[in-house]
Amino acid sequence: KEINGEVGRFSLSNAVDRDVGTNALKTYHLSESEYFSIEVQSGREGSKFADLILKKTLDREKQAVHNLILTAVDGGTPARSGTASVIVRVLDTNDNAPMFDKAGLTVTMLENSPIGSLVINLNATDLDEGSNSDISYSYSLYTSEKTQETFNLNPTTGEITVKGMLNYEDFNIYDMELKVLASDKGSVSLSTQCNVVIRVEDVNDNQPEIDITSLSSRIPEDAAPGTVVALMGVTDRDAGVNGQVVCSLSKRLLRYSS
Ligand SMILES: [Ca+2]
Ligand SMILES: [Ca+2]
Ligand SMILES: [Ca+2]
Ligand SMILES: [Ca+2]
Repeated sequence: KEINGEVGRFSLSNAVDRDVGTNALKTYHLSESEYFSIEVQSGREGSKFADLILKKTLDREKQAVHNLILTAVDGGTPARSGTASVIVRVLDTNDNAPMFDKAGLTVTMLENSPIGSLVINLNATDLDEGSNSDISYSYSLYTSEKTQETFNLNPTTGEITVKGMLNYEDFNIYDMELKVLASDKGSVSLSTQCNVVIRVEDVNDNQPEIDITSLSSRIPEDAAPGTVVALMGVTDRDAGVNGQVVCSLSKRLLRYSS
């Protein structure tokens, strides 16, 4: 006999009728279980009924099926008995939120990574079953619009890919923070958040720019050594060593003209 539904108290009499006659039934025994016990009730004309009683809260994630054996013993001498198998299947309720392996992650991406490049695959799991463990991914309200425009989040797979150009110089995006929610599809949805920091690394994609701020076009022949001839500034938009510049004069440019 299979019992589905929420267990509290169940009548087991029908389970046994086929196996053992109700006449002269003396009592019932249930196999050892930490979750279930039976209560034997007396009916009219000395008949006996057994109710299955839940002793302890069931947890499908711990044990989904309980196999019990009910034994009916008659009052004859010698006593004879019959057994019936009682299978209790525990229905799932959505009592587990999806879980990420880690609550926070930092990923490093090179600027100018091609559109579609994989950043990370967020893999959340849920211990429940069916729609209670069906996970969808979304950005939380705390993820900036700029970040959402730059990175694509696949709602089904949790895969984050590059959607917009990552430019270390233009937007000062050294760190972009994504707050991703994994929500199950239970009737009352449960969700968990994972923080992903994407660190954009500089690539040497800018050449130094020379900006000549003043230049004397004519220099008197008797100009003293050390006279300032031109004032210039050099800039490089990259960071660190990619932005350090060394100035030198090319010998080919130093030509005398008459
Ligand atoms: Ca769940
Ligand atoms: Ca569950
Ligand atoms: Ca750069
Ligand atoms: Ca550079």
